[in-house]
Amino acid sequence: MKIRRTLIGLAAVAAALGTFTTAATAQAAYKAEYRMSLVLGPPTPWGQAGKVWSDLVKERTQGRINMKLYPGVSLIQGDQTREFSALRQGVIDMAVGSTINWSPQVKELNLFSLPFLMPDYAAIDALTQGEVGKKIFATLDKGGVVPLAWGENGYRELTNSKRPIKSPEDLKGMKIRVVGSPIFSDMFTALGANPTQMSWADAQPALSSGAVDGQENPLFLFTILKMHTVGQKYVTTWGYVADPLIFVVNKDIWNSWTPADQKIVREAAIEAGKQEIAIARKGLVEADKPLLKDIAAMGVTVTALTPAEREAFVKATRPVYDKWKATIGPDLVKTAEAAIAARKK
Ligand code: X2X
Repeated sequence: MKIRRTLIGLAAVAAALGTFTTAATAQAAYKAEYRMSLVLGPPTPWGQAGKVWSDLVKERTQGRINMKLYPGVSLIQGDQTREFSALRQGVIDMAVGSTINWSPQVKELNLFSLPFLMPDYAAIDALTQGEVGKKIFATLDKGGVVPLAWGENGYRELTNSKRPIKSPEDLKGMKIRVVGSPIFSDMFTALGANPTQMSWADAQPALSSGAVDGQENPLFLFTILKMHTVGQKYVTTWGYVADPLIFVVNKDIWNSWTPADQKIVREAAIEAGKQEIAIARKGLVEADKPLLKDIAAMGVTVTALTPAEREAFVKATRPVYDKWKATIGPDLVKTAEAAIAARKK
């Protein structure tokens, strides 16, 4: 009986010690691996963003923080519109994500999807690097994630298998794959097309089989995936929408790191974002736009719009702009419009 009591006593002491040890090392209780979600993997600029971020962090934390890339939003079975919720819930530890995919949960992110809001790269920078960027980060922070840096998916150009598109009439009845964010369905409906919402995972087979006629995405994706081989013979550079990428970390994960490690992760994200934006714009910012030449060399008809032709698309989508301005928040949209008007070109 006495021995038993002693044993119980020892067990209690051990348990207490155990608790103490756990508390003392709580901050050092890092996971062996962190799960980073992405839609596109390497070799796309988006995938490069994740890789550069992960490599820098691993090196600078001497391996304490090891972020593994999960492209294809594979942690949530390819359903990219659930990425933000999964991040908050901790199903995903961190992500480099498109504003489009998170906009169903964070309505302010639809700002970047307003048709023809951002006429050039300087306009994108005026938003992400200015007051608007700060406001969006504050919103994301309130929304339950820690935003760290901006990257870029890019200008989403229109491709299809049917004909050159120079006017909304050319789009009439065309089946266009759009992302699962309602503003895109609204825009293509306003243009007279027949939009079909689907994930990127479903879009690729749909293009191959001809279930859809066209899609819109940054042009690096056209060359990387060789979209001309799935019948996409026509490209129109209309520059209607560009989606930034945002580097974020789940709040609990962030809080489990030491301030020194948080600093490393944040600075690495900012660096990776800068590098990635340069990669995403490569071939499109040079005067002769070599990326467009590469695409034309694939036997693809590349159509650039005259200002008057472009204006017809702007006009046709204006009701969508006005409708979504109210949803996004008129003040935020006004701040964005003013920042763009004042941008340095
Ligand atoms: O699904 C798309 O079109 C993509 C890859 O561009 C996004 O994730 C927004």
